Amino acid sequence: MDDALPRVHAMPNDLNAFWMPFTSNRQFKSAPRFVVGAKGMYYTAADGRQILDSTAGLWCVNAGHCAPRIVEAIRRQAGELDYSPAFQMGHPRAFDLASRLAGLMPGNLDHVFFVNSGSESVDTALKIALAYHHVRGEGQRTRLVGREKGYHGVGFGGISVGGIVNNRKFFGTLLTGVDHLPHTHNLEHQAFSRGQPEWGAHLADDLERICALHDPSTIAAVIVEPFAGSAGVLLPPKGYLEKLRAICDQHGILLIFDEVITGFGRLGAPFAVDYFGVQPDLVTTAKGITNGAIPMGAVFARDDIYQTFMDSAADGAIELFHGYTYSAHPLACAAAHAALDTYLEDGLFERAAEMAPYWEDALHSLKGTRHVIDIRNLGMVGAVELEPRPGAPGKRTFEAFLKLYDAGIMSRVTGDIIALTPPLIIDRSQIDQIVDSIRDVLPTVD
Ligand code: PXG
Repeated sequence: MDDALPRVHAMPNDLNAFWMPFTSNRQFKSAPRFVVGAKGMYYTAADGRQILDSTAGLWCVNAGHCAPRIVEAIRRQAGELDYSPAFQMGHPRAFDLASRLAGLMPGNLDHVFFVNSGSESVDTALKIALAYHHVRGEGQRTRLVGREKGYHGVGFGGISVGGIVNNRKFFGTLLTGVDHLPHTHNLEHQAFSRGQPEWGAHLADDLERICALHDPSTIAAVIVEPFAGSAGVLLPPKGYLEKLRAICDQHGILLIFDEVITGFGRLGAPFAVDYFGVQPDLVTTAKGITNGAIPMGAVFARDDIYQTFMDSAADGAIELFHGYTYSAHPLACAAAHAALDTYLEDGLFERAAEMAPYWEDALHSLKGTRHVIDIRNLGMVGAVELEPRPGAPGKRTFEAFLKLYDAGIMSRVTGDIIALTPPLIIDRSQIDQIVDSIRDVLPTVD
C-alpha cells in the first residue's frame, strides 16, 4: 500500500467505551471528529478533507506529521529490538541519545533521565530535587514552589505545583508544602504586546515573600514553564526569568524549567534555555523529543547534581530509587534519534526563527477582528484571546474552534484563548490560511 495514502478505516459503531481525556465526552460523541491519517502539515479527516494542523498535534509534532526518517526508524527498531529493560541493563541507542541530547542542551545540564511523558518528566524532576537536597544533608528542604496558571501535567506532583484550578480542585489535598507564585498575565498592562511584555518582572519578587514566610532553607525547588502554554500562552515579562534565577541562587533553591512545550524548537532555538539565556538546574522535556511519534520524556540535570548522587551511595548501591518500565524504550530512543536528525539536518530550529517575524505580523493583523481582546506571540507560538461571552466563559471560543475545524483548520482552545503552535515546517501561505480563517470565522460567532 502507498504510504502517502491513508488507509480506509471503518468508523466505530460504539463510542461509549472510550472515556476520552480532557474532553467533553458528550459533546464529542454527539458530533464526533475523526482523523484517519496525517502527513506534513495536514490531517486527513474521516470524510477525506485535509485539515491544516495549526497546533502541531498537542504541541509535539514540530517536524510535521509522519516525518519519513522517524517513520522508518520506528519500523526498523520494532523489528530489531522491541524492548529491553533499563534497570541494571542497557541498550546502546539510549546512551547515544542521552549524549546527543546533553550536547544539544546548553550549559552543564549534562545528564538525562528518560521517562515517557511530560507528567512523568515533571514528577521525576521534583523527586530528583527533593532527593538531591536529602542526600547532600539538607533534607529539611521539602517545600516546592510553582505558579498560578502553571501546567505541569497530571501526576500528583504536577497538579500540586500546577496552578490550573480545575486540574486541582477534584483531587483532594495534593502534595503538602507547596506555594504558588502569582501568574504573569495582565491585559491592562500587556495587551497586544509583541514578544515578551515590558511589564511584570517585579512579579518574580513574590518569591522573596515566600522565602521570608517559610525561611528559604525549607525550600527545595521552584518550577515554572518558561512561558505558560496550556493556560493560554502567557509570556514571561522581560527580566522575569532572570529575577527568579537570581533569587534561587541567593537562597540555594533549585530552579526547574518545564520545557515540555518549549523544548525542541518552539521558540526558534533548541530550548527556551537558549532563547532566554537563563540557565536552570533541571529541565523537563517530552513531546517534541520524538516529534510526538512515540511517547517519551527526558529530565536534564546539572552535572554536579548527578555527581552528588553518584558520590552519596555505597559502591554497588542504587543511587536514585526511581524509574519506569519504559524508561529509554528502544522504540522511543529510535524515534528521538530520528527526530533530532530531522530537526538538525532540515534546519528546523533556524527555520522557526526565520519564520517568527512573519508569524508575528500575520497574527497581529487580527487586531480589530470581532471579539479579539489580545494577541500574543513568541517564536512560533501565538494566542488570540477573545472576550468571553457574558455568563458563559469558554463557550464562544469553543464555537470558534468547531467552526475553524469545519473550515479546515485544527486549532486548540483553552478558556477564551485560541492557542496556535504549528509544526515548524509551516510556510507563509499556510500561515495566511490560518489567520484568514480566524478572520473569517470570528465575525460569524456570537
Ligand atoms: N508540562 C507542560 C509544560 C505541558 O505543557 C505537561 C507537562 C504534561 O505532559 P504529558 O505528556 O503528560 O501530557 C504538559 C502537557 C494544550 C495541551 O493544548 C498541553 C499539554 C498537553 C495536552 C494539551 O494546552 N501539555
